[in-house]
This record gives sequence, C-alpha cells and structure tokens, in this order.
Amino acid sequence: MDTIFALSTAPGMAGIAVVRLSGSQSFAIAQKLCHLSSITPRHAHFVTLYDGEEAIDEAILLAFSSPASFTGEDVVEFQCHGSRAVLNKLLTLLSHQSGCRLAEPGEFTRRAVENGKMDLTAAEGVLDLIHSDTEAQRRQALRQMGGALAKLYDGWRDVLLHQLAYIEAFIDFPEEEIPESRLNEVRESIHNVITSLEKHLSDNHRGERVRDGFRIAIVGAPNVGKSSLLNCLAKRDVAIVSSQAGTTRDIVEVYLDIAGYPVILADTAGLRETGEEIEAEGIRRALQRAEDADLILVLGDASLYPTFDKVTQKIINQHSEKLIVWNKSDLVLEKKDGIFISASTGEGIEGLWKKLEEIVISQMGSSSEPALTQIRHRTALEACLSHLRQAMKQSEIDLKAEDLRLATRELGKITGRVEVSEILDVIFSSFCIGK
Ligand SMILES: Nc1nc2c(ncn2[C@@H]2O[C@H](COP(=O)(O)OP(=O)(O)OP(=O)(O)O)[C@@H](O)[C@H]2O)c(=O)[nH]1
Ligand SMILES: [Mg+2]
Repeated sequence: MDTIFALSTAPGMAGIAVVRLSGSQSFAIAQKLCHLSSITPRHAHFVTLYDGEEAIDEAILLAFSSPASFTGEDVVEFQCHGSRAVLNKLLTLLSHQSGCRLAEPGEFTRRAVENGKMDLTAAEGVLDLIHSDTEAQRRQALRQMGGALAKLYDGWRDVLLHQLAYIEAFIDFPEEEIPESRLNEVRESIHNVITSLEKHLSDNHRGERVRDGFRIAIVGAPNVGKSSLLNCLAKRDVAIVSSQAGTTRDIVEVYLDIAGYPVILADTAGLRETGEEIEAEGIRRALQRAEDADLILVLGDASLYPTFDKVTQKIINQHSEKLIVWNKSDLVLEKKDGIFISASTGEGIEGLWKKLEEIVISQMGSSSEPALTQIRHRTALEACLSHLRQAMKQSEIDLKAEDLRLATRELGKITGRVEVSEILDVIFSSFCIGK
C-alpha cells in the first residue's frame, strides 16, 4: 500500500504547519529528508529538512510506529514553518519519493478505520469535531469520537448475535426442539433491544439538530420588522430593511450560536394575498420554510396587539412549535402580556434572546445517553427495528434467524462491522485532505 502524505493544518501563512506521512515508507523517507541515521518513535527530534544537500527548513519531527499511531501504520509528522514556499517545496519533494503520494480526502482516518483503530461512528465523530462551530457540537462530536455511539450499537448487536447463534445451533439439529423457556429468553432479549431502539429513535432529533442546526423561521405580515429583527439578532446588516411592504422575497439565513447550540435563523417574505408573481413565489417559499422549521417565530405589530392578519393567523393555527413576539413596541404606550420588542431601539431583545436560549436548551439539551446524530444512522436503525419486529412475529425458527441476521447487519452497517466499502466512499469523501 502507498505511503500517503498531506498538509494536515489549514493552508496559508502560519507560524507552524503540520505535514503528515503514513505508511510503511514513512520512516525511511523521513530519515532521507532529515539526513538521520535513525528515528526514535515518540520522541521530538529537532531536524533540518533537506532537498539533497540544500536545507529547506528547520522542523520538529514526531514519529509513531505501527500499530500505535492514528492510522495504525508508521506515521511521521513534520512541524515546519507555515510558509507557502516551505510547504510547496516539502510537498513537491514528498511527491517525488517512490511509493509516496498525496492523500485522498479523509484517507488517514479511513486507514485508521480499516486498521481497526476506530469504528465508522468514531470516524464520523472526527469529521464532526473538525467542523464543529459551537460548544454543543464540540461536546457531541468528541463523545462520538470517543466511541459512545459504537458502544451503544455494538452492545445491541452483541445481544442479537448471541441469540442468533443460539437459534442457529438448533437449525443445524432439526430433530431437537428449542425448550420453551429458552425461546422466551430469545423473545425477551429481542424485545429489550426493540424498546431501547424505539427510545433512541424517538429523541426529537436532538443529536441531528445539534449537528445540523436548530431551524427557526421568522414569519409574519409584510412590514412588521422581520428583516429588522434578523439583523438585530445577527448583530449584522444582513437583510434589506425598508418601509415598503413586500421587501423581502428570498429566504435570508444567518447562523447563530445560542447557548452553545447552532441555530439557523431565517428571514422570510411578508405573508399576504398578492397578485404579483415574484412576491407570490417569495410567500410560497416562506410557507415552505415555516413548514420545515423546528420553531416559527411569529412577529406581530405591537400596535395591532393582540390580533393578526388572516394569513398569519392561519400559520399560527397550523404550527405547534411557535413563539409569538410583538415588534415596534417603541410606538405603543401600553405593554400587555407577551414578548414585546423593538428591533429599532433594541428594547426587549435581551429578553427575547433569553427566551430563545430556554427553548433551544429544552429542545437540544444534553441527556445521559449518546444522541443519534446522523440520518445515515437513523435509516439503518429504523431498518433494524423493522427486522426485529418481524422476527418477533415469526414462528418459523429459520425465518426468525434470517430476520435477526438482517437486523444485526443493519447495526453493523452503522459501525462498519460489515463489508461496507460503498458506505466508506460516501463518508470519507466529505473529509478534508490531511485528515
Ligand atoms: N418604529 C419602529 N420601526 C421599525 C421597527 N422594526 C422595523 N421597523 C421599520 O419597519 C419597516 C419595515 O421593516 P422590515 O424589517 O423591512 O420589515 P419586514 O417585516 O422584513 O417587511 P417585508 O420584508 O416587506 O415583509 C422599516 O421601515 C423599519 O425601519 C421597530 O421596532 N420600531
Ligand atoms: Mg423583510
């Protein structure tokens, strides 16, 4: 297998850059480039990197010998200076070494999985950790990288495999009958896994929301100040604000960090009956976004409190997850019950933010169990569940065994305990090179 190399830190000017090598030739190549007669693993070597006799840079070299490395292969890391010239020179030099080539995206982590250093969910945890923007995402990814999900799924799989092995033993000896008490034990085990799976699946998509973001859509009549509110919460001038009703047409999104959780806040076109084609398309998109949102923030005009126009009222009636907020409170004298804000003066915005924090924490807050984080896992778990339900109904013992086999296969797909090269391709292609 080729020895692979890549820049593992972000490209561009930096104090230090890390170039990583993995594969059987790593040590030999490093010795050649550094004019070293030997390399001691797990020691920091202060070295000069050479192209022939010409010095390229001074660097720190770290080496890890197989299997005690990230990939499970011999690994060498150069910490050199992060200049474009140094890196161009070093990477070109490495590409000229025989049996050595630039790594594909995610190839280091892929090799780690293939060498049994981590399972697929842990590898996905690595990817999520690299991409994490908020505290909750970091925590969730780290937990997954540490094997929390693998432990859960492999645990269920072990239980099922154990029962499957037992049943299969009887299929091989058809003259023997499985004792009824033992059959009950099989049923109970399957039933327990079904219960755990159902609980894990009905988590309100908590983990997926932490990973992908909690979606809030601001909706309301034209001119109530939706775009003003978006700008106010984003603390940036993102959306166009004007006194003309029907200003916003496209959906305008901002990413917010609310109490450590990622939130995608969307501004939408003002809702009203209209004959104008472009505005009508904007309204169609607004309604669609409201439909897809985890929460709709319905904005009303404080001077009309407590009434809404017909179209907005209809949206309010249709959605269960909603927060009603009254804007332009600076124009009214008397504040009633409810959340009153002014996107112009900033009045009440702090209170609204606190309210949003409460909602986000209650929807995505951590629990003691590791959360389901990806649609890929959800699909396999749902398939597993349906095979298990089928297995429970099956009276024919060999059909029961087949359903159990299919169920364990679905669990194995998640952690990579089955032949899954096609899944590997999909996952690792979204990595960056050097990881
Ligand atoms: N007095 C006052 N005016 C506001 C407030 N918020 C927004 N406005 C004004 O109301 C008008 C409409 O604001 P926008 O934010 O564009 O309203 P919108 O809901 O996005 O409107 P559409 O995009 O047309 O649906 C602008 O002139 C804003 O300056 C507020 O809290 N107080
Ligand atoms: Mg607007």
